[in-house]
Amino acid sequence: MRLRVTYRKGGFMNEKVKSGSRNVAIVGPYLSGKTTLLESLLFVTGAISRKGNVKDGNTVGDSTGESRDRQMSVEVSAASTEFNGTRFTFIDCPGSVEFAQETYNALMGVDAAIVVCEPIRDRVLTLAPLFKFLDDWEIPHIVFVNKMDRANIHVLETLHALKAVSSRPLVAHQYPIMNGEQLTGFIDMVSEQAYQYHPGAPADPIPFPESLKAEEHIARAEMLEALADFDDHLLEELLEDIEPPQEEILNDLKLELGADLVVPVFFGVAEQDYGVRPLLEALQREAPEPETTAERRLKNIKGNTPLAQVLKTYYTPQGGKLSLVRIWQGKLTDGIVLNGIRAGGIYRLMGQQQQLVNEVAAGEIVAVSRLEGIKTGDTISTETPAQELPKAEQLEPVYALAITPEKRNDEVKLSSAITKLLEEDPSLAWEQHGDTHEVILWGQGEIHLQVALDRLRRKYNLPMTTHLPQVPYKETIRKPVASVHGRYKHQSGGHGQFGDVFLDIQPLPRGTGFNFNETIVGGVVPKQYIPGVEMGVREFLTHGPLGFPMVDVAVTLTNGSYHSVDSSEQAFRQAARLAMQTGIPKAQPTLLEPILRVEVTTPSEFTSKVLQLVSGRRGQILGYEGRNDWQGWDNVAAYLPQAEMQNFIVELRSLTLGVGSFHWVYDHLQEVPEKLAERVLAGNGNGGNGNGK
Ligand SMILES: Nc1nc2c(ncn2[C@@H]2O[C@H](COP(=O)(O)OP(=O)(O)O)[C@@H](O)[C@H]2O)c(=O)[nH]1
Ligand SMILES: [Mg+2]
Repeated sequence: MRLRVTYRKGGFMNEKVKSGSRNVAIVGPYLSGKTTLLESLLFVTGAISRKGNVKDGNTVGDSTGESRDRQMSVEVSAASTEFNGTRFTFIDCPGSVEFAQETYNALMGVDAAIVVCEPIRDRVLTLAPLFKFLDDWEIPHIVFVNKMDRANIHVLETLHALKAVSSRPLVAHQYPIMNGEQLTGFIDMVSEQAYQYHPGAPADPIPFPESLKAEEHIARAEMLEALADFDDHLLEELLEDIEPPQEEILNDLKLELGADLVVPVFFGVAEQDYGVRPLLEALQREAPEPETTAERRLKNIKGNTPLAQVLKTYYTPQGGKLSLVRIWQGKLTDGIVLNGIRAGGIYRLMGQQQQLVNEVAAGEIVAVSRLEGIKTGDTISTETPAQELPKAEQLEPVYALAITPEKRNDEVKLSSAITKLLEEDPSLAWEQHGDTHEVILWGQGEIHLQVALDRLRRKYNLPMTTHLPQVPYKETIRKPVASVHGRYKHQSGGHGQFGDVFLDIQPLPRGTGFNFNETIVGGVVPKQYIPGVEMGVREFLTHGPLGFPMVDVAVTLTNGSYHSVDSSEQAFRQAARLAMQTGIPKAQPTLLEPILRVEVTTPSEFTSKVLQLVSGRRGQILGYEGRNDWQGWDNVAAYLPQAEMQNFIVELRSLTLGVGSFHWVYDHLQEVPEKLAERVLAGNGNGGNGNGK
């Protein structure tokens, strides 16, 4: 028997939901057409009656000012619709690597993901980190090869490029029928029925195009073999040349997709709604039900206690807080108390539009208002404390800017606004630097920080100016100086002030810090004044002769004298400062710079370029090797001066098709080469090519 898959046209908004729900993330590289696909999915299912487009800024997906300004999604947006009696909630995710955290957080709450990509080899390569994330978390996903109206490489070549970056086997669920570079129809690989697309209407069955027989055959055999790897019964049939029943193939597709064992591939043109109905049919039929996902994700948690996880936090322009949550267990009702906080309304979303609902059961993704203090990634429950569900790893910051409010008295408002930004986006971070006193905003790249600054201006009326953060240089000395004399003597009116010390100053090994000793004999400096001496020395060291804090210095108080009436702790403090002022310049002060230990991850084909990049930035390569957990990728370990790191991520991405990334930790201080030190001290930049650009 041949299964006839037919596609109905039109809207299902009013049809009663009969067969549960599916939560599906739309992910993939920037510009692949995710927001356009969402628009098409909503149009085809009747949730919207007119399609918007990204250029006009009227799509459901890119609804915020920050997205519209850039014609790119900078945060996730959710939209619910119904298709053939199933409620679908789609989450349109940003594609840019700088907003990957948004995508990762959202993926924690879905039953499946559609990976949208273009039929272009280099763009397919950029899918590797996303595939890795999906497979690490075993999130079922299918690939939708979009823009098949401009496919100038062969279908099999596209499949080949995809296979090279996926650790799971790919199975072509459809075979596209092309007319030149334009998709005109498809062959359903389960039924081997061919269909022809029509603008604005569902596809029609057509006779099998004989010209495609050979290549379709190869792709279908590969699909069946991949499925048979996890199904012995199917394997036997293939070995015995028995045509497996379609139900069996469909069943395997569902089971193996659900367990993230295979990745089905579809083709389409989101702009023309081609391929969108077959995609919906397949999701309805083959994507795991929410209960199945819940069983997989909750593992040991059982029962009916309401339990949900926050996938995204929004502070709306009106100032209200909305938390996008996946309900894993129980139901959410109006006025429910979660983690001790009474929730406001519960809403289904359509981009920025909200539809109030009284009660929503497990398996859906909805927005809950006024969960004050709850952050993205948090688990929320009526039972406190809730058992924490695993959350997506937090991306480390790789790019920084120092920020200052345009208006001075906005400084107080800044910290509460930044706290809200961080609740929305865990891949941002900020610090007030101890040495430089700058407020530093950290994030994933230039655009990421610009978006954060836009939000500060738009939502919180906090316009900021920015500059490159200063490098927290330090200084030390190279040479010991013995018996430096400092005498403080002051006679004014009543009783005067008198302190008198001799100090030995010595360099210490890197990383030792500061040592203070005394070798006073015979009480020439009385015990009670010695803390004053140490205080004076420490004060001096906060700001050395080159203008930076001093480290790795030992100071010993060896001798001195006092006056029985005029001496005081204060006077000895001043005397010590004077001695330091005289002694330190004689001890060859030198500039130290912070060195970071950096670990770069890159596809192996770019490793040599990465090594050049590191060396070109005064880096010291410690080694590089293939990654065990990621075939075809290398790790490069190196020491790099912090002064060279400002736009390291920008260069790294441009060398690696955008997929290279790095981790860093502060490692040690190191002397700045003399030539460079001269430039730093003359104020010509921060001492490296990292900051001048
Ligand atoms: N030719 C063609 N262009 C498309 C298609 N889908 C989307 N686009 C265009 O590709 C660009 C990026 O689309 P968008 O949906 O914003 O991509 P996103 O970054 O993945 O959300 C826009 O200019 C779309 O009009 C398609 O199927 N064919
Ligand atoms: Mg988009």
